Amino acid sequence: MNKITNETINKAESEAVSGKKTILSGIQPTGVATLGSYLGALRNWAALADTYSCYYSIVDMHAITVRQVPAELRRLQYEQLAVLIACGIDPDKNVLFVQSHVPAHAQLAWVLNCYTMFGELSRMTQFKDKSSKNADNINAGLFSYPALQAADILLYRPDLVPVGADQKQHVELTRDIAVRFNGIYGDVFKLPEPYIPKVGAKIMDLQKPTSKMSKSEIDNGGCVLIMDKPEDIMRSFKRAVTDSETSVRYDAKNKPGVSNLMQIYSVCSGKDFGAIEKEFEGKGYGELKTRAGEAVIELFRPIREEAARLIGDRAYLQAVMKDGAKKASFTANKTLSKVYKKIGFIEL
Ligand code: ATP
Ligand code: LTN
Repeated sequence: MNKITNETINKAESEAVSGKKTILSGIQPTGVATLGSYLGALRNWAALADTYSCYYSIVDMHAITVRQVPAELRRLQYEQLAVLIACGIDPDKNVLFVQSHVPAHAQLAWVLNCYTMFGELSRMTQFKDKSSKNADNINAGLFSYPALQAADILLYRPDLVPVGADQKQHVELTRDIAVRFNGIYGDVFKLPEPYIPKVGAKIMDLQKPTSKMSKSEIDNGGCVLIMDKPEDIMRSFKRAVTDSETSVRYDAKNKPGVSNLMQIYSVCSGKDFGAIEKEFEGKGYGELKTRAGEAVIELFRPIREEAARLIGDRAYLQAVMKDGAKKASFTANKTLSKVYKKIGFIEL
């Protein structure tokens, strides 16, 4: 009879039994969902559950590497969970959980800290960025953040880690840590691949259409949020920067503002650029701004309403968190226990 090892069980679980490969991603609770992140990421994530076993963690432990107001952090976690569910990330088909509810993250992070080099962490661009923005609070957690992220990932043995391009370096470091650990103790961790979706829709800032729409630029009025009120969305579109011509024509290089509005309208309405150019023949930019604004309002209306309804249902959100923590812990604890054994900790 074949000997069934932990490894075969893990493998069977993540691939054969479910017939699916595994995906894991972490989302900062402080990250507000923008039109850009919705079209570039969240919308696609909802569809992944049919093909993959998906784990999504709201990473509260990462959030405290910069100072947070406790009540606000709590509120944002409920809001983030509600928005993810309202975007179609169904808690019955995906494992949705809060990082601190699964202690294995902190436990494995400590171990991995001891297998991560000072020099490696010093080279992380997010650390350099964030420490220059928070010069009065360059704490050890901010520095060792990537070891915690490596723990988040390696605990679930994912095949793919969907992230924005800025996170590629952290996934590569995760692989380096895993290779180092496996080199000493055998085949403990599975090496994950970053999964950077071809952002068919790279949505640009409405005020600065040459830069990506980003939550860091929220104050300039060029960034639209899923939870924004319809009148605020319309105001942002009406003020969108265009150019001094009058014709609605796609030319991302010379007409970035108009092309971005066309892109947004196209993704929301399903019409291609040719059809849009025809639709607006002889009409001004004002009309395009209004139509694009209306399309986004209609796209977000059901999501915003559902998220608002869910935010009002704390009991449901807590039940989702509890269920997610239970499912995530089951997988995470198996990996942790294997690691503890390998490094010589005593199991009681
Ligand atoms: P920051 O302003 O701090 O860089 P962000 O607004 O880019 O943050 P992230 O949390 O880094 O937000 O992004 C979440 C996900 O959404 C990532 O996978 C990222 O690639 C995607 N995304 C963010 N902004 C856009 C955009 N404008 N167009 C397409 N995809 C985007
Ligand atoms: N560092 C990421 C968030 C994050 C993450 C993860 C992403 C924490 N843990 C695990 C993917 C996998 C960020 O700042 N966006």
